[in-house]
Amino acid sequence: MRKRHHFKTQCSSSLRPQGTKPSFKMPFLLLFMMLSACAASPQDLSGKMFTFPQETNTARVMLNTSADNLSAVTVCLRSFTDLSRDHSLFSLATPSSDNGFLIFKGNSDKISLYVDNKQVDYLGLGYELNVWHSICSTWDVESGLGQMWLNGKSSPRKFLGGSRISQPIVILGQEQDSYGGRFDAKQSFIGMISDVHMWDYVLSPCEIQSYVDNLNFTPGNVLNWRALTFDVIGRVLIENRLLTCH
Ligand SMILES: *[C@@H]1O[C@H](CO)[C@@H](O)[C@H](O)[C@H]1NC(C)=O
Ligand SMILES: *[C@@H]1O[C@H](CO)[C@@H](O)[C@H](O)[C@H]1NC(C)=O
Ligand SMILES: [Ca+2]
Repeated sequence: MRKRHHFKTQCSSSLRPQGTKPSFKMPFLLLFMMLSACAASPQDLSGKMFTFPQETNTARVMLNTSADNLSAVTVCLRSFTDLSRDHSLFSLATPSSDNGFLIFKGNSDKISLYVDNKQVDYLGLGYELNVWHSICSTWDVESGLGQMWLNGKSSPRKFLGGSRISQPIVILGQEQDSYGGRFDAKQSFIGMISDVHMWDYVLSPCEIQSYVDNLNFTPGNVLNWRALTFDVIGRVLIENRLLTCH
């Protein structure tokens, strides 16, 4: 376990303390091959979480997906925070739309979904601080409707419109205001995120409930927490997700 972790941190050049240059004892080609192997191999993050421990406009996790031309989306994740300010929970940008599919917590009691830069707000779902939440959002191009689920409780279905999602860049921890960039520390996420899955179809309410209850559910076919390819940039830790003591 420790070894794997050690290896992981080596994968992420940005985790190196600033100012310490890696010593190039190893032939460059070998180093390069190691780095690309790190980036390309999916990891099973079951029982783990990403910890975002401080406010920055840089720390983030980039999730690799080859999905293209999506006509529907479901994203589910679990999060834990004490932020009452704005923060991004899931930021997907496309070349034409920085808020291609964005789950965003506003500073009042609302959770917003953006698709293709259009926004709808869902009120009164009860987003408490300092507890784990299961958050799922769905949308499909045919109806243009989006829906938010918090801990199995659903919002109304609201109209967003939008068009098919192509060439997505998916980022946790920061909110994209351009394709892959322009982050704002005041919209960054501080806390923990786990169990991120994304499907290219709309999950049924029963499937969402299975996710919430962590029962047998079909893992995401676009992003799968049990086989995730990602890059960590800045201070984001992969930690064991400890269950609370009963
Ligand atoms: C992302 O996935 C593609 C194809 O699946 C691969 O070629 C690329 O190297 C991956 N990038 C990262 C950063 O993992
Ligand atoms: C996306 O998929 C639809 C339906 O299969 C197809 O008509 C369209 O040409 C595709 N667009 C691109 C850019 O591949
Ligand atoms: Ca944005």
